Amino acid sequence: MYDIRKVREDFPILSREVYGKPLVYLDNAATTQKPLCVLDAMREEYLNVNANVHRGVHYLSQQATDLHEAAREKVRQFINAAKTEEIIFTRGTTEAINLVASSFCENQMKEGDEVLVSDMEHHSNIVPWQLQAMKRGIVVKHLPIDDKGCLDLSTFNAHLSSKTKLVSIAHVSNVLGTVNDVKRIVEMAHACGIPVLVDGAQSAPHMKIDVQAIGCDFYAFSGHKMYGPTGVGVLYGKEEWLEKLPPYQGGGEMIDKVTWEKTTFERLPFKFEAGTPDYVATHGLATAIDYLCSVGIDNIKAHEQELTRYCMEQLKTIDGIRIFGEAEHKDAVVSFLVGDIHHLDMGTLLDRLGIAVRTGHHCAQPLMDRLGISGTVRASFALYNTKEEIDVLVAGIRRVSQMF
Ligand code: 7TS
Repeated sequence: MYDIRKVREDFPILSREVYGKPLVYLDNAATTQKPLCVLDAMREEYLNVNANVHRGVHYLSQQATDLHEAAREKVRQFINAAKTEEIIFTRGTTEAINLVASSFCENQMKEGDEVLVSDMEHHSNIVPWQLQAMKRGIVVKHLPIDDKGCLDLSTFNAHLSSKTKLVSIAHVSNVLGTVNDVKRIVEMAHACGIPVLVDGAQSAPHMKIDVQAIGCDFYAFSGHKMYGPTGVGVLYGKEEWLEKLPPYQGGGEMIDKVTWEKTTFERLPFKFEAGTPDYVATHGLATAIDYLCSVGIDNIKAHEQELTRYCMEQLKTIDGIRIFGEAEHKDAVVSFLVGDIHHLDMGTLLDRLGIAVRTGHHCAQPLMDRLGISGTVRASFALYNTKEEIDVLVAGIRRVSQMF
């Protein structure tokens, strides 16, 4: 495996205290902490390289452009895309899904056409489609989940119709931790000629991603959830789709030639990248990918699976606990409630013990409605978390429970 003590030294924030208690950071599904190498790489670029990319003939601009395009190649390798042209830099998962919703609906969908999502989606894979529903009259359908928090794929085909033009599904639920069988979903959708977008916000940090093996048409993820900086994310799209879709935003970088009469657009991937990209963040993301790979994705997966298993086992020893999400394939996220203690009270009191968890609806209100609750307490893990931290969490929950 890997030396967890050494790994934790790469993240100085983990050794700080809050309220005089050692920080136990279990809110990694919201965002992960950043290793020194990522911070150093970005500082070094601002200190010694900084210049706008793709437009200067001068040395610094060339060097910044080389770093930015090397980051694109790094991302391509990381998710095993066939071509760098298929890697679009965005601000994050949210922007990536909005890009597809906007461009795909513009020339691939008409009034009455359907997009199929699921009951476990984050709002960023619901609301962009609802905006298109308001604008163009498309219809948003949703695949139900069972009581363990799994998609019932036996009903998948029944949710498709001749009007279904796209399936858009989370790889891993940010509330339930359920790992969806996206390869199978892609096979079933493709059998009906329907493309698939995979929301990889909660999968890219935790497991080996191979977009060609999954077979998906689009895959979206965020840098900040995988030890990279905020403000950068990725949309992978199959070249054949990206060629067909119209630009998302207009401006510099994305054009070939502009006249008052007619404007033509740049080749891929630049057609979808209007304006100055966050080129320092893309370099930071590439450094984060190097970091992930140096620890080893399979090692990280094994470590986090063990943390998830241990956390579930320990939580189940607490009186009155309800765990949401009991899928067989579950990853790095555990949501729960204890008795009738409100999630906000539990989260606030755990915070006073130095334990950072997330509380609330986790940007998945339709899922909360399905579960019949207003929110949960959520612990989510990263490569640097330890069993000792889970022990602190469980002891903290017991202490809070006793107070009520
Ligand atoms: N999709 C999923 C499955 C997510 O978990 C999130 C963020 C997003 C999309 C949006 O990512 P962004 O980087 O564009 O904001 N999830 C969470 C969360 O669970 N807590 O805070 C953010």
